[in-house]
Amino acid sequence: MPSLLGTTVIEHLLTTQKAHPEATGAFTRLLSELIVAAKIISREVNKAGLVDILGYAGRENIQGEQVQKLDEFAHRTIVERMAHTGELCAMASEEDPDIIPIPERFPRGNYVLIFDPLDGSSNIDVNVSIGTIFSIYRRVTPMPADPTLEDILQKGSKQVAAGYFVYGSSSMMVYTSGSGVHGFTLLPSIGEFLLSHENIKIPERGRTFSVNEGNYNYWSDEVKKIVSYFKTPDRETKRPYTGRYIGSLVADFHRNLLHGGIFMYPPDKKDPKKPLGKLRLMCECNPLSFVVEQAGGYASTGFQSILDLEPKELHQRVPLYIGSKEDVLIAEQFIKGEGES
Ligand code: AHM
Ligand code: MG
Repeated sequence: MPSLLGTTVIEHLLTTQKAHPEATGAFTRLLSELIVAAKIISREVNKAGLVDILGYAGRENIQGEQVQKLDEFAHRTIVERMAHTGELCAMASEEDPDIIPIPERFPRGNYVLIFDPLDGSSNIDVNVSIGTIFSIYRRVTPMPADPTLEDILQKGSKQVAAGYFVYGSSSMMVYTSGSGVHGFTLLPSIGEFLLSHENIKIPERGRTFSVNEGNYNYWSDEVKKIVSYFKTPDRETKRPYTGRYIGSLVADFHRNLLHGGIFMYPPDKKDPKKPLGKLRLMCECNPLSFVVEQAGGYASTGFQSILDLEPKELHQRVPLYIGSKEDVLIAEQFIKGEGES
């Protein structure tokens, strides 16, 4: 019976882990520390408009994008809090070009954490929701050797857990550890994320498409056909769909997860340095793909499931079509040249 006092993430996790007596508690420890980091980030995001933490830190990250102060703060908060848990052997972040080893003064564990500390941060100064995305894997190299890139560059299907925090009109945590997707809302007065969305299921088919149409003239004909399909009136399939694009991946994804729909970041010819679109496989696409598949949806590169993609580089970018299963399958058909309007 649900407690009148609300269910915290850890209580919920412990209940679901009863079915796994072999669980060591390592994952619970990791998640509780990550939650503390997210609460600290949430607090800073909420006051960002008030203090001088706003604005650019004045340097570019390894992908040539301006880094904002809050990105750095979120990155540092997660690295510092997670390093001493004793459960990780390495981390990787969107804000660091290399694998981040656990300092020798801390014990090392069997897991790796990959994260985007503050996704959508170009939206901070206009009060749009932003988020932290995370992904947890088991290490593959044997202990006690130093971890290597092999531990980080694992297929999405190997994820042990993944999820995100969204800092919006309220802050939420959504995660999966392979037994469904669960959402928790931060109750600021007590500082806890409490269960608010148990066992989230994404509708088989949505009514919303989300894509940056400003890139239209840089798209392939196949991508143009997908968008035109979703805009074409058809009573049976309830088209046209509604267009919704915040430009903040976690926020766009979260809306579509709850209400159904498809989010796309296709390849475009706008920037020759980013021929495969903008989003990163390891810290953005894989974790959200694990979440969406656990909720009954699907995520594709246009040709194959994101979760089956063999990663080549830490900061590799991939095209992303993610959301309601039927909508993503339709997009895939167009990309493969088999779609019908
Ligand atoms: P970021 O990680 O530097 O914040 O960039 C990723 C963000 C996503 O949140 C969002 O989906 C995308 O960039 C929007 O890109 P665009 O402005 O090209 O539509
Ligand atoms: Mg990002």
